[in-house]
Amino acid sequence: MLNLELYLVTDEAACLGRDFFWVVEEAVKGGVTMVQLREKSLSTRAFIDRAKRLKNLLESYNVPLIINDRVDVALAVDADGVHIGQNDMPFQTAHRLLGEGKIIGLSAEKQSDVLEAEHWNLSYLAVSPLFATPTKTDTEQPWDLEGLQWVRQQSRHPLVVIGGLHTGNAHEAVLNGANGIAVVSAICSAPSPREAARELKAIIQESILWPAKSS
Ligand code: TZP
Ligand code: MG
Repeated sequence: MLNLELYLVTDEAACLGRDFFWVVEEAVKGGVTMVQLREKSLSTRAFIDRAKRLKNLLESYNVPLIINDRVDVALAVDADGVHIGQNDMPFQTAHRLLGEGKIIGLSAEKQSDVLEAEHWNLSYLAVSPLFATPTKTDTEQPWDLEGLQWVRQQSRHPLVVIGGLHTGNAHEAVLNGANGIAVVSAICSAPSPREAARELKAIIQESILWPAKSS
């Protein structure tokens, strides 16, 4: 069963000069349940090399590796799945190429994306961005909590939220319909990625188990 609770999306620049693999391993030790390798400027070869190394690391913790955008890279390293956006390979094509048993997540940036996604057997839908974030500025309007509630009502898919999530708002995201939260800077840029992950995980798990009590 896919555990979406705390989903780390990588960004080397956000690691503030610290070793990329150290940051990811610390985050995993703190409780991250999935990792997405998101590389926007690496060559295909460097992307594959990094994905292979990350896969070896994550396998020893039983944490799935998801590749952002690139179905070819996911196939090359036999990753656990892909995360695609509205401008990437269409869901049906990605599904056909990857075959059964792979994770496919899709970003929904607007209402029509959510409605269209009802036709597909996604592993999860990412509500993106939930809040405005300096980490990614070329986004549509943030959904905000009202938008998230709307998505929760419309969609049969598990939901992760991404964009501006941190310890101060993770609880309300879960309360408004998120099954998990995806973060870049709240973990990659934290003084201790392990401690940051541990705190976020505790908040999410409490919010899922006891929504009213922990508010
Ligand atoms: N997609 C939508 S927002 C975002 C991505 C990759 C960046 C999220 O970064 P942060 O630092 O967790 O706000
Ligand atoms: Mg994309």
